[in-house]
Amino acid sequence: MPYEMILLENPVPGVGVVRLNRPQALNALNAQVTREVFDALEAYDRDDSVGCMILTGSDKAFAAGADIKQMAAQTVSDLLTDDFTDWSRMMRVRKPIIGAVSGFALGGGCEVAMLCDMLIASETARFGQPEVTIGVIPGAGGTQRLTRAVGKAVAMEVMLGNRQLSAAEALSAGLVNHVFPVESYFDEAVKLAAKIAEMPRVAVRLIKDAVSHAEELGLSAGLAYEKQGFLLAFGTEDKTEGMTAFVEKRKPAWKHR
Ligand code: CO8
Repeated sequence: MPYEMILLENPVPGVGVVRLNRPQALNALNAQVTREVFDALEAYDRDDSVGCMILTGSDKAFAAGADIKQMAAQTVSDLLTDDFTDWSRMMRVRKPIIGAVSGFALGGGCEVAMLCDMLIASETARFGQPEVTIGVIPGAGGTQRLTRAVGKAVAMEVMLGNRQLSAAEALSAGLVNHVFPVESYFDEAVKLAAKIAEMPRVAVRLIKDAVSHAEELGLSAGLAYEKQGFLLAFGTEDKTEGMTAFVEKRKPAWKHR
């Protein structure tokens, strides 16, 4: 099925881009948008030519939230029986995802951004969780991930007081990796993605998996989990190649195996 709500781009080898493309609704996330986004990310995850992905929107809006017009007509039963509310699909993507965020990242838009592994923001990015203003609460991780990222007091104000965090605030709070002018944030995201795509992919996958578990596990369990990944990495051809190349003072030729 061709996609209608997203665009796919390959700006440089190894990098797959999913671009939200619903400008008339500021990229509001309805059932079709989320299905297409998750389908496309999973397809890149299976594609050997892709080593790192970027999820982005337009300069004006990453995504202005879940589609309020769709949700206005939905009942509890609808939400319990359709697949719109299952955004955990994105957590199962194994290759790294960089969010390139400009303009509005509100509600579900902020939550999708926080489901990415790293965030590059433009100076115009605005992060917020305004659900309280329409009588509901965040439903795709906002109360948990924003709190972990920026701390309880700031998260409470964002969610209870409808405060939007500027790009500079998001940077100082640790929510985003870097902030760039709107003219260059996407190119900077591509540069970072290209650098990651050149790394040995089994190790990249093991690192993403272990770091992702840091949010779930206590320190001892997390260290034990990391050790398993470290031992697995020692079984890869790229471990042999990487260490041999270092000793021989040459660039490694990764096999991604
Ligand atoms: N849903 C549907 N349509 C939207 C949304 C949205 N979230 N945001 C904007 N649009 C539409 C507008 O209705 C408008 O369409 P139209 O021209 O047909 O009226 C078009 O986009 C342009 O929007 P505006 O004219 O409002 O543009 P402005 O620049 O004046 O304002 C804002 C931009 C401030 C972003 C404003 O549009 C706004 O406040 N939007 C809603 C933001 C919001 O409340 N987001 C949170 C939604 S709730 C949510 O995300 C819950 C997530 C739960 C996920 C659960 C899954 C498990």
